[in-house]
Amino acid sequence: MKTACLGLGGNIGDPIRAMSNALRIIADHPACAISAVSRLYRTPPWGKTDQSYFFNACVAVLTSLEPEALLDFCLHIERAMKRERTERWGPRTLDIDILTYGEDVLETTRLTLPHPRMTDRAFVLLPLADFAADLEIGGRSVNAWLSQADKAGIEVVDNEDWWRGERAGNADG
Ligand code: A4P
Ligand code: MG
Repeated sequence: MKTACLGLGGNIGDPIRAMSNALRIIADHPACAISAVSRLYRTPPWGKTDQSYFFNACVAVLTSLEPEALLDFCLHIERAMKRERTERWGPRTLDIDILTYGEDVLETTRLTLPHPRMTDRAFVLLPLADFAADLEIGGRSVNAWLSQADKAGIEVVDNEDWWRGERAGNADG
């Protein structure tokens, strides 16, 4: 069993609902157990800035799935949430990135671990620091990376139970 950290985000449709559903699907998988969930954040769009605000969160999953099987599971969940893949860094209903998988360093055609862009992105580092501030990525802690990241405009909008509530299941949540 390894602990994998996942980053979730979305900015079209009902991203909080899509992210909540994703966590429930993960929790229901026989080879996965959720061990930590971050607070919920509202974040300005990064990369391509002429699009809506995102919601972002991170989750730690204790899993016996191998990295590529975990990626397949994440892609399956994204498809289940009817993600539309259009442009790079563009709008999406739900994006699930594997940030880390234990301490594994991996580069295959399908999967790079740790996620190559995570250390620049406050929308990943802030939620990750909620439960893994001391986790080392490329020789530095999440908190150390965070101290250099641009956190402007990022707000906490809910506590770590955001995905359990009734609100999360409502279309207008
Ligand atoms: N892939 C390789 N490594 C990984 C990994 N560690 N985790 C491959 C997940 N996937 C990985 O992914 C394309 C392929 O990358 C996957 O099929 C897998 O084989 P994608 O998510 O469709 O890629 P993308 O979205 O086109 O590009 P990129 O750079 O991965 O985008 P991101 O990182 O997903 O960023 N602003 C805010 N505020 N919040 C956001 O959540 N998200 C994005 C998208 C842009 N701006 C944002 C946010
Ligand atoms: Mg991605």
